[in-house]
Amino acid sequence: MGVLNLTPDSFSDGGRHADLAAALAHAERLIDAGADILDIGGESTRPGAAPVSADDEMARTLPLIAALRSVSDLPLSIDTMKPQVARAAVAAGATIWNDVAALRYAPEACDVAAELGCQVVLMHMQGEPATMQAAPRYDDVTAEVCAFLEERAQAALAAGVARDKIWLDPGIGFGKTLDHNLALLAHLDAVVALGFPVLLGASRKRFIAALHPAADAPDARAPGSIAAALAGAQAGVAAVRVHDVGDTAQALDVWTAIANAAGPAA
Ligand code: HH2
Repeated sequence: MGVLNLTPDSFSDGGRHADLAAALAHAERLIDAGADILDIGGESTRPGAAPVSADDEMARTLPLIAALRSVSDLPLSIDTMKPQVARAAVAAGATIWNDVAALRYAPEACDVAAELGCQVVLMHMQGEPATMQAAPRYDDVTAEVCAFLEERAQAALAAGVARDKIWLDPGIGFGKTLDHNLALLAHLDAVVALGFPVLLGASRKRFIAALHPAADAPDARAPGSIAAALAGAQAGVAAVRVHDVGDTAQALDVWTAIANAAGPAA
């Protein structure tokens, strides 16, 4: 899944694809580099980011979704917490609602997801984007993230979302310290064992710079991001949400070939 942020303030690519022509050109680069899905977002969720109105999110994202829909069949995902933005994006041609709030932002979110009939990504976040990194706390981060994801999947199912439309995401960097992120990356198999396809979003995140200070600039974090993507592949995640699509695709192709050459375990 290639990331395409249409925001002035995203932590890694903010402001770079502000007009439609630049965004389309970047989308085409991501597709050429091997993306199977594009994730389009109009609101940054980085710690302390300013909230954006639904109208602004739609003004940023809908023209690109419509333009891409007319030139490509690639699945498009809308990265939003707001049901009305998801509804408009699906009407414009998106088929996946990627929700970092796991259908908790508005009371009608679960019902809207069921009505839209699209795929929905339920992501774990402790707290709110504005304050989530202030003091994240868990007794057992993996168990608590799994319990949360299980509860949100049940809420979606109860509202009528079909089981085969639900994806789960542990929410790397969303209300988590370095140790929390590492524990989750080391135990992704527990998230996979919940029985839904898992999406992993570790690309260019701050924990990489904490482990390797020379990667202070987000666009210097591709190697660390790929290491995390491979940990995800090893654990059986279904997709990785990344900025550096070509480099990640190459790493995954080689990793997959090696895994296949090993054959089934004796
Ligand atoms: N991470 C970000 C945004 N959306 N969605 C899912 N499902 N999983 C993630 O890990 C995830 C996500 C944050 O990254 P980015 O879009 O690069 O930055 P920003 O929120 O500043 O736009």
